[in-house]
Amino acid sequence: MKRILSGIKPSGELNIGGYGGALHQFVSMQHDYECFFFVPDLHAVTVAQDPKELYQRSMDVAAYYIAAGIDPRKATIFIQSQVPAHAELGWIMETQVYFGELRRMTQFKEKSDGKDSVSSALLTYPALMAADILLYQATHVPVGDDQKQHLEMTRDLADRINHKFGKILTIPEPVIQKSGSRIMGLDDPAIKMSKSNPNTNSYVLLNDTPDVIRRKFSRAVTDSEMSVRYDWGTKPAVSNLIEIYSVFSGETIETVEKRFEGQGYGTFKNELAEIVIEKLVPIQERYKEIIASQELVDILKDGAVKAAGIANETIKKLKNAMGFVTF
Ligand code: AQP
Repeated sequence: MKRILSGIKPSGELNIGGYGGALHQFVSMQHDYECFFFVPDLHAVTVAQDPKELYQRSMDVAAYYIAAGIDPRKATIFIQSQVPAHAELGWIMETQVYFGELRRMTQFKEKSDGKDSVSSALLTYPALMAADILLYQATHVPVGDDQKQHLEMTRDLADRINHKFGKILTIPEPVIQKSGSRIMGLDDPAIKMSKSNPNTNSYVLLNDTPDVIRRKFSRAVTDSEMSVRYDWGTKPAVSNLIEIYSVFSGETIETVEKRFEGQGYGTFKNELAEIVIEKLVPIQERYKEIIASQELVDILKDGAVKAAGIANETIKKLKNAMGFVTF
């Protein structure tokens, strides 16, 4: 059976970028794959996190997985730090990856740029990400555009280890959806919509109220042309809004373009806001029920046990092959 592992870092409140590039995709994938959806809290701490917020956000991410439609009876949902094999295999991966490879990663360059001190874990992040995926022998990994490079490194590392120690690890394939794979900031279409952006108008949060959602879309940058046309080269801001409309409505880009042919940006933005609200309100209601229930704790406990069973098997095989004493 095809198997998937993916997750969303609890490094801030979830926004529609993570929804379009990840969560929305997870929900449909659970029908075609055996799924492991985790909360990568060990990745979140590669930059400083407030302990109380980290705890709350980790629970929030898990609650949003379920609220958005992931069925915990079908998919395994767990928190990364509750399965110690991630940290253990992460270390082993660090012994197999070269400093030069890590230093070349675009995300490291972007996140360390201009900073006096960054944690060494920010550099070795892709080694831990490789461990996450390889522990579960995932055959596929759904990734947004910006994670392609890390997944390529995961594939290289799996191949390197299999050559050195025998065929132990499955080499995963990326799954990149056409629409929503890169949602950009509402204030600047050159920058990805990110949880850690200090400008709150750059994103729509999954828990924004309808009024806030309307306000944020009405303020979203566009251009002076006044035509709802999809062309990233000349109309990035409008293309980004069309992309969001497509993700939330399920309509193709062409259908969205046709729908708003000859109409101004005001009408388009108003309808975009309503489409997003219509999708988010039921998710928000379900989220409130889940976060307040014991159900979530039980799901996460069960998920960690199931995940550890598989992860420990992989790590034991690899440690045996590498000469570690494993009795
Ligand atoms: N704006 C986005 N458009 C499309 N996909 C996105 N993803 C995140 N933002 C967008 C995808 O969601 C998955 C989980 O991402 P993540 O939250 O674990 O990491 P990230 O990409 O670093 O997200 P942020 O919001 O930018 O977090 P911070 O600001 O903390 O670094 C990934 O598959 C990602 O591609």
